[in-house]
Amino acid sequence: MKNMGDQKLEAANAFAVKGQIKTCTPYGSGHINHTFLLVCEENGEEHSYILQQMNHEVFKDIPGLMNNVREVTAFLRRQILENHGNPDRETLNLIPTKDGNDYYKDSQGNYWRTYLFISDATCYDLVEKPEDFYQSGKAFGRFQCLLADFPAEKLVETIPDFHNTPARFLAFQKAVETDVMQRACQVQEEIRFISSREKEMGLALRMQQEGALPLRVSHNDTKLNNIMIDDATRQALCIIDLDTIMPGFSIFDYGDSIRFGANTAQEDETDLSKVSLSLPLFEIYTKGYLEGCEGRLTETEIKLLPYGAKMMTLECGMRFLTDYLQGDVYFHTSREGHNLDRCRTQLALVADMEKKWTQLEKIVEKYTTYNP
Ligand code: ADP
Ligand code: GN1
Ligand code: MG
Repeated sequence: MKNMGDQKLEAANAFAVKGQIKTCTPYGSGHINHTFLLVCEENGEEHSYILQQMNHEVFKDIPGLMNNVREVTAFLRRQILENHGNPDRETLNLIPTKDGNDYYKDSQGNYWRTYLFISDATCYDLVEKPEDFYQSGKAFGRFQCLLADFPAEKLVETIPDFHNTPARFLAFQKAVETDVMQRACQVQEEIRFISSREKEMGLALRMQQEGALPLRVSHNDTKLNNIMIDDATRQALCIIDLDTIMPGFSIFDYGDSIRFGANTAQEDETDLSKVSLSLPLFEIYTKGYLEGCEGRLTETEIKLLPYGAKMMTLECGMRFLTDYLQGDVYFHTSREGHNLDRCRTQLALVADMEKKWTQLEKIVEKYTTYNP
């Protein structure tokens, strides 16, 4: 991932964009890829694109990943057209390279792709209006339904064991033992918090092995800033960040949205007194998600929704702490201790969920029956 400044222009020039490149500037707040807004001009008209350097240290099989993105976006495009929607705005659209490929490998060995830029729509890092969160729940629920008919065998597992929480715990324990940065002594309380919840981590996998929890094609990274909300209609417009679509659990898609969107603070807030689980936001997302799923979730899946939320939050906290212990090699950071701050918000949120557990179960129960 070196010399990105030079490489991004080499990459931008490789794609079949319209007109001359005007600007190419860093964009968005994703933790994994390097994203740029690419603006081109042709006959006085501007054309905008998203140019992304994919993180090939995280995603080891870029051709497989791009195959997933191509298949899923083509599938969604057909569904959107059938519903008389606008496929240029309601799903991601890959721009091919000048020689007809989906991605470009630059002279330094980095991988790039380009999407049509979706204008007049916003990815939020914090819920501004509860209605937006309801919309995003409905959209992720519907997405889950649409993908129920997607041929799962076409998908490559882009990160093996992505939401295998027990495997994440083993990696965490190893990072604590190895302690390459000698940081473990400062985070004993966080280590204890995570370790004392080890027993809860294997439930979903165990239930799946027993046939009680279905494996579904899922998004696996359903945080609020991976959905675009239309500025004009304030409706959820497009689900983005399709890099982790692969077989997974519905409860984890739901749970990751709650983890990020129902938190009253940002993921990297340093003032932990601002962190809590908003019950109104939890409720409105649950309503939207279950409506969007149109009755397709099993009773067990619905019952496990609060567990999904807690597990995604605990797992994410554990992943941030693992990365902190390993020297911040996975998630992009922009300040000292950034991953530790993120870990602390997640653990504070888990603690608050535990306090509100009975209320969470009651809310889910309230929306269990699907009434179209
Ligand atoms: P990461 O995996 O790093 O999170 P994303 O694919 O989520 O990367 O992209 C990062 C950000 O770029 C998004 O949060 C969003 O703001 C913006 N973005 C991505 N794709 C588009 C698009 N097609 N149109 C407009 N903005 C986009
Ligand atoms: C990463 O790519 P992005 O920023 O949408 C991560 C998720 C984490 C999230 C925490 C491929 O998501 O798993 O939950 O950060 N994606 C990957 O904010 O590891
Ligand atoms: Mg993202």
